[in-house]
Amino acid sequence: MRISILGLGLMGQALARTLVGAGHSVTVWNRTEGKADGLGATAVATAAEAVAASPLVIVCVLDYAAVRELLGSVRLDDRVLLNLTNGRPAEARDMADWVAARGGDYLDGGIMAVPQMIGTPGALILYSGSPAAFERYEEALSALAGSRYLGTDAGLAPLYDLAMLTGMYGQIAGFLEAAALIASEKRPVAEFTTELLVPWLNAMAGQQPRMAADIEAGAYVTDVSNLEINQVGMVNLIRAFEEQGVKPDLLLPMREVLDRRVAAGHGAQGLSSLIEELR
Ligand code: FVH
Repeated sequence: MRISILGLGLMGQALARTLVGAGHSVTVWNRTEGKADGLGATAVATAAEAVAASPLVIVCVLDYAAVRELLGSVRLDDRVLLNLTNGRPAEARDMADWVAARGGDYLDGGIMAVPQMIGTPGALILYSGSPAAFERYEEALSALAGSRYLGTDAGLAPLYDLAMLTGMYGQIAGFLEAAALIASEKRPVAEFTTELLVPWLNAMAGQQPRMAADIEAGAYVTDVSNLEINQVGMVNLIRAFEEQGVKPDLLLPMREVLDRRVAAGHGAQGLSSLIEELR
């Protein structure tokens, strides 16, 4: 299959290399020359030439503004533009209209992987936008990563991408605070992380589908610690941080939300009810 790639940063290069390895005929363009060396792809001098070369055009650059800038007034008739650039739902919806106005079909994608993972079993790409385009290219794209098509609304892939990154940042915030607490007594952080924290987090992650079901049902009755118990626990936690000389900066926003929910009279509910304070 003929596939073009616009943008040869770390991710664009990984995409190109993997698609070449899977036997596709790959044409590439990058703003700065010299990044196509050793990829086994055909390098062209302009974005317009790359668009002309293939019915599937993948773009993966810094941001959506760069996508518009590099495409300029290039027509996209009979082309599918798959945008794997990181962005926001609103940007993806605008981009779908922008591409349609140029005659093209639009797919947005969220890459849940680092460049080194592309083409390996752990990688996942979220897709949304034109269902016909996804169906046509699903098999070719499976060389890059596992695929999950989320729906016709182009904004869904970035929405889910950002939600997954949000989960990741929350986990990293918890890890950093926990590590700082352990380090405050000069205890080995690596051993704590591997032997205790990671197994504990994995076990606790098993609770999240049940919390998600509570959220969907709007039913927050709990048979584990309610918000009042957690509020007392949080006071204890923050005090311990202060006594250990560690800043609980990444925990404090959670305490604020917890306090707000209890003050609103919902102390008997479970932790999943905190979502009501975020809506
Ligand atoms: N790398 C990662 O781990 C993450 C994984 C999840 C998805 N992201 C997103 O992928 C997009 C590209 O990321 P990248 O890692 O390839 O980024 P860089 O290596 O910094 O390369 C940036 C490319 O963008 C080109 N570029 C920037 N501005 C423009 C512009 N105005 N016109 C045309 N091209 C532009 C840049 O070109 P050059 O500097 O080499 O000329 C690179 O090709 C990104 O959205 C991540 O969030 C990656």
